[in-house]
Amino acid sequence: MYSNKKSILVIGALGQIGTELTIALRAKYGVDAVIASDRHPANEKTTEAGPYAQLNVLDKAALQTLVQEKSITYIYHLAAVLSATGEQNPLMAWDINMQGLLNVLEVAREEKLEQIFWPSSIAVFGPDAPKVDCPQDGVTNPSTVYGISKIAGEQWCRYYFEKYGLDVRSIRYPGLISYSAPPGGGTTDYAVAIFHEAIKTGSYECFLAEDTRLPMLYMDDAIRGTLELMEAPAESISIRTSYNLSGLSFSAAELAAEIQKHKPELQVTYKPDSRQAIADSWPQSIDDAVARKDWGWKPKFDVGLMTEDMLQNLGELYANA
Ligand code: VAH
Repeated sequence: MYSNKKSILVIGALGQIGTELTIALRAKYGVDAVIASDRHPANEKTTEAGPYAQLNVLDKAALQTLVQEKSITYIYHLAAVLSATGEQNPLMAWDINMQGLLNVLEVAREEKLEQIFWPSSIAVFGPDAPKVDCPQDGVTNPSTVYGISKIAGEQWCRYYFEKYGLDVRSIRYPGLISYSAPPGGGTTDYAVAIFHEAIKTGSYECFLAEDTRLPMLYMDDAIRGTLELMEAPAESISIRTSYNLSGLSFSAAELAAEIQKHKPELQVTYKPDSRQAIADSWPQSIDDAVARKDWGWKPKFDVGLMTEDMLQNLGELYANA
């Protein structure tokens, strides 16, 4: 459990997950308890929101100095290269995803940090894993460098727990849908882009086939689940690689139809590109029974509620832009 004095570092705080996790952590523990960091220089927006540090997670010495100077006791390490971008530059993706995590684990060990969070992904599963309700122990033969880096990272997390007692916890996020920050380089990002185009232009060309069904989760649920995992008693955590988590599973056509209930004028066409092969290698739905048993995970958003919330919030953002 969290000690009274918290000093939390979020690495990758300007990304899709990091943006919302930073807001949620500050709301829960206080703005000054959470230092946001990313590879980009500080700007007016980041500085106004709270403490910010420019950090390249590949620079272990800089990370260690920041941890020491700010007396960091918790790290949420979210910086990563996602699936589609990773396939464009495999060795860069491996280096950032793997060395970045190892730097965090080593600094956490040396500085005796209290807890670490690191996101894995359902991308650890490959074509030979069960397509429907893929279980926690489904076979993991990923087809992408992103998935390879995530399954290797899971093993490193378990190693640091078993060998050094480091309390590192992880979730295999499905595709995440959110409105606060644009996703970058993911295969599931069509499910975010379609909302923006439904509001901006009324037409969207989807880079996946209409019957492509993938496991998804609304960001509100993902953030709540992450905080619940991190506050669960250590004795209830039976998985020290990474927990399967899911909330939704829908095809591109099903999502389009749900949006068209609110935006009937939306025109969607389908033109699969290289990301289709990545999507086809993943399960269509995930069994997260172990997370539900161990720490009471339960999603709140179905496709209908998610669609309403996305259109409402994105509509406001565009109206006030
Ligand atoms: C991606 N959004 O598309 C990420 C996610 C399951 C997919 O890990 O790469």
